[in-house]
Order: sequence, then C-alpha cells, then structure tokens
Amino acid sequence: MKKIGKLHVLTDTVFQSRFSHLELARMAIRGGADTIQYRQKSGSTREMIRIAAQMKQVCSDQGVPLIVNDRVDVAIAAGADGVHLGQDDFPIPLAREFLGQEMIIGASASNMQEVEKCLLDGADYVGLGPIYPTTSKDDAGSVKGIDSLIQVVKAVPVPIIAIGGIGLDNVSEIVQTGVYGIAVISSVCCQEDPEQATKALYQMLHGGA
Ligand code: TZP
Ligand code: MG
Repeated sequence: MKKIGKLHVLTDTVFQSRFSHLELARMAIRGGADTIQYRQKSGSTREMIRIAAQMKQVCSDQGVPLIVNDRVDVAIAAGADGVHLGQDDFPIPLAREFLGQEMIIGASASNMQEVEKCLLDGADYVGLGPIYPTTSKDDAGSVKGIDSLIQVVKAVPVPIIAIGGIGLDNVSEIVQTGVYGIAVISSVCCQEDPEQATKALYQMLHGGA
C-alpha cells in the first residue's frame, strides 16, 4: 500500500555543506520525517545511484519512503519508493509505465490548472508552491500565498503537500488550511541541529506546541 507522508524533508547539500544527504536523511527520520526526498540536481549519475541506494537502506530500516527528485532512472536503480517530478521533468504517465502502480509519483504544481493536470496524469500527491518566499529554488516562480493553498486544498481530492518557505514561524498557518502535509529544505537542512528542527516541525504539524 502506498503511504504518502506528511512531513517531507528534501535533502540538500548546496545550501549547506556540513551534512551529507545520508546524514540529513538519518537526522530527519530521527526527528519524525515520514518521507525523505533525495534532491541532487547535478553531478555523476553513478554517484547519485550510490547515494540513493544508501539512503534507501536507512529509510527502509525505519519504514520511511525514499523519493528521488527528478530522476526516474536513479529511483529505479536505487530501489527507491518513488519519484518527484516537476512540470518540465519526465512526464508522469510515462514515468508510471516504467515505475508501475506501486511506486509513488509526486508532482510539483504552482496553480490549480497544473494541479488538475497532475491529477489526471495519475500523480499520488501534488507539491504546491512556493507558498512563501524561498531562497532554496532559483526558478520557484512567484509566491502563491496561503489563499491559493486554501483554494486548492478545498478543490482537489489528492494529497496536497505545501512547499516553499515553510518553517516554525508559519507552519501553524499552513496546518490551518487542512493541507495534507508539508515539504521543507532550509528549515531542516540549514538549521544548526536538523534532527531537532524536524522534531519541532513535526510537533507543530501534529498539533503540538
Ligand atoms: N519547490 C517549490 S519551492 C521549493 C521547491 C523545491 C524550495 C523549498 O525550499 P525551502 O527552503 O523549504 O523554502
Ligand atoms: Mg524537478
């Protein structure tokens, strides 16, 4: 059964260099992340497969799905649980042909039209954003704001994962929209203690202080 997580941590080694993808995955899982997304935009494909396979081991030991950003080939080679595809990445229906029904396909969208297309294409969840300003993605596009999130959450049945600029200061506003979950980079990876940072987000997400 495909289980879509509610606290997605996207591992990053561009905006910080203290921790590797693998270390970030370990810390985020200890803090309560229930999905890890391996996000590596450049470099050797073989190295990506090697790292993703190590991450898969760490994730499956803890029962947490590993999603690979952008790369269907790397996801297959590493035995990952799914992929996350943007609007210009591998087409979702084609990815489904390669990955089958059991693997998770997440998709990025920035407006209702794109969300609906992702749904029709068979995405298992849709990441919507950027909800707030972010410095973690150059081509993130304009800020969508909380009202667009509310509108999409009300209108579509698929799990919506809010992304972009989400941190401790605004996660309660996000939770109030009824959104299914959140995805973060900097508010975990770039914090002094990524495990504690994940824990704090987890508590806010699950109705704690
Ligand atoms: N997609 C839309 S915004 C974004 C991505 C990958 C960046 C999220 O990073 P942060 O640091 O959580 O704002
Ligand atoms: Mg992409």
